[in-house]
Amino acid sequence: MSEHPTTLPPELDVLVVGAGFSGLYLLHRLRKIGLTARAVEAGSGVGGTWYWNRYPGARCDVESMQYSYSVFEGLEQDWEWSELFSAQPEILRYANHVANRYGLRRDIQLDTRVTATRFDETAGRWTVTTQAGEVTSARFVVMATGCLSTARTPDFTGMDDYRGNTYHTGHWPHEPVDFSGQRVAIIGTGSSAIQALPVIAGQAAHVTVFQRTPNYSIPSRNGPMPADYAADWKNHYAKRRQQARHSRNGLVVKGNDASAMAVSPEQRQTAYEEYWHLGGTQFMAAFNDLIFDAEANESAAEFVRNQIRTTVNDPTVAELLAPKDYPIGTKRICVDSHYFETFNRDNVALVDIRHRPIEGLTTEGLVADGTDYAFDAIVFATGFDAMTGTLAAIDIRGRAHQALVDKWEAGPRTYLGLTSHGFPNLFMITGPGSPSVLSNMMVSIEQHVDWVTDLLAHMKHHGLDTVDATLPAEDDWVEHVNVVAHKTLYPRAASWYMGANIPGKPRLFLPYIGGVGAYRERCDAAAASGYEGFEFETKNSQTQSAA
Ligand code: FAD
Ligand code: N01
Repeated sequence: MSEHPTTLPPELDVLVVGAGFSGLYLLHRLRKIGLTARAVEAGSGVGGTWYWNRYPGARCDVESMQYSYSVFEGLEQDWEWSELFSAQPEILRYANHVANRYGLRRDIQLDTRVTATRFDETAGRWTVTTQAGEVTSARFVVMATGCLSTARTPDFTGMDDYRGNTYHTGHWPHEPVDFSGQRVAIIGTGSSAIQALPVIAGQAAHVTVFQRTPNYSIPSRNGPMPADYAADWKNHYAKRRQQARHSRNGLVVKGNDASAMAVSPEQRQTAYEEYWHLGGTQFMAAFNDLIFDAEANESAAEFVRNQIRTTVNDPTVAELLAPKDYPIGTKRICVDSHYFETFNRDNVALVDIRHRPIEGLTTEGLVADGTDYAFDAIVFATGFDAMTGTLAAIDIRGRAHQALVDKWEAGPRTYLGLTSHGFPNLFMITGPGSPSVLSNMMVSIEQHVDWVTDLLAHMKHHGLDTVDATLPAEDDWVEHVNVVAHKTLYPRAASWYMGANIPGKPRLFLPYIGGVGAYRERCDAAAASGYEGFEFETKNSQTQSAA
């Protein structure tokens, strides 16, 4: 008999959608508060992001000592990471270890995609339907469906004509892909392509990279995990995890509380060099105003461009790879292992498609920049319909049969990124309007899961049946998310944070940039006041509001 259930029970307290890091921790917490829960997962295994993104070179860009759970008893002390930034297979092993060690599998149903969920106002319950036609009734539904879980392939003409193999980084095959001797195209130059290129170029006969927008990337300085470094983290975990929870990005980094333009050009250069050598996303912590002040930002951007110019031998290629038309950090900053150096290889070519885009696929390859290219394989590193795409793929209907996609037509509307008014007893983990993708996601996931399960425990304790965000609370939150975003340089980039990578998607800043620490305080304050901004109901229809 499978260790995973294969059919849904007719009734549940909580249905969790997704078995990535969010879904796994949810199950653990929900059991502790005595609720019956089932996680349903579209994939054939747990791990979410790390189950799907198996492309060569895939690894985390937050150090593993930090990109790991802090909440499972014994786990952070026992688990040994082999590298500073662990690769996908190791992170997936970690997710599987968690599922095994904490006995989670018995409540995880694999190969099960939720297609619809409707709120029955009379019963105060959600009717959930799966792709296979199974139906269950749950008091609560928690969408642990991920921010980057709907891979996006552009609608190029001729997709069906192409006779070679195609791959998407976010949907990579489970069996090894051998590019030896092949001519490979990589479309895209985001984090996924930046990780994949050096590895694929080491194997393939030739790689052509099609770049629409160059990216700022910082060397990771990855390497084997030094034993004393891991031991130091383990000795100080209690304090450092707490620091991360109250930080801006959910990370413990060496910060510098100085403004970039307040110091001399020499001091600026010294600081950038220091942070460049520290490596990774912490480069943006070199000064305290890099995401707020255009001049400060430009000084950091120019430093990185100069690193690219120094690294890449061909000056024309270097200029093409050096981003110039958006501030550094306003698209997710990339972290690489020898990305720019790879363009010095004889078997790697860069094609700039900014002004002459890919026209379509042919039987042999593709046409771009007016030229026909032939390839044995095409890798789409073209990203995701981030933050809202996965939710929009589920037919979610709340009070009065309202569809979530209709309510969110002009952009997502949430209270605290956790709930949306008119959709009682439905929660999102790291939803739009929460810090999520701007943070070390482990910290944000744990905070959301803890907050939601605390609320469910509160409802259980007080005999409350439904909870819904009030409209004024939601309106205020949406406004606040927007105001805070526009105090930064982020809206200046055509990024997936802004919905800009998906044709027709509303352009607004999706995550909350107020910082995970400040955000946590707001969530905690709402809870401490008896859940300000939420309205509760009991079966006898008495409405209780804390607002
Ligand atoms: P996911 O891991 O996305 O899991 C969601 C699960 O829900 C998926 O398995 C999906 O199949 C399932 N699902 C979705 N819809 C349905 C449905 N309708 N029915 C059933 N199941 C469904 N973050 C960091 O902080 N640091 C990093 O270094 C980092 N590296 C990343 C690298 C890559 C390549 C990518 C793509 C993302 C990375 N992230 C990183 C972000 C990463 O997504 C999160 O850190 C984290 O893994 C998200 O966990 P999750 O459980 O919330 O979502
Ligand atoms: O996707 P992306 P990703 N024609 O959207 C290009 C996380 N992550 O999978 O910029 C030609 O960043 C597109 O061009 P443009 C991380 O949060 C983390 O790389 O839109 N090109 C862009 O270059 C990250 O931000 C890691 O002009 C087209 C690329 O495809 C997020 O996931 C690793 C195109 C897409 O880049 C997404 O990263 C991987 C078209 N029609 C992912 N359409 C870590 O390192 C799109 N592009 C931890």
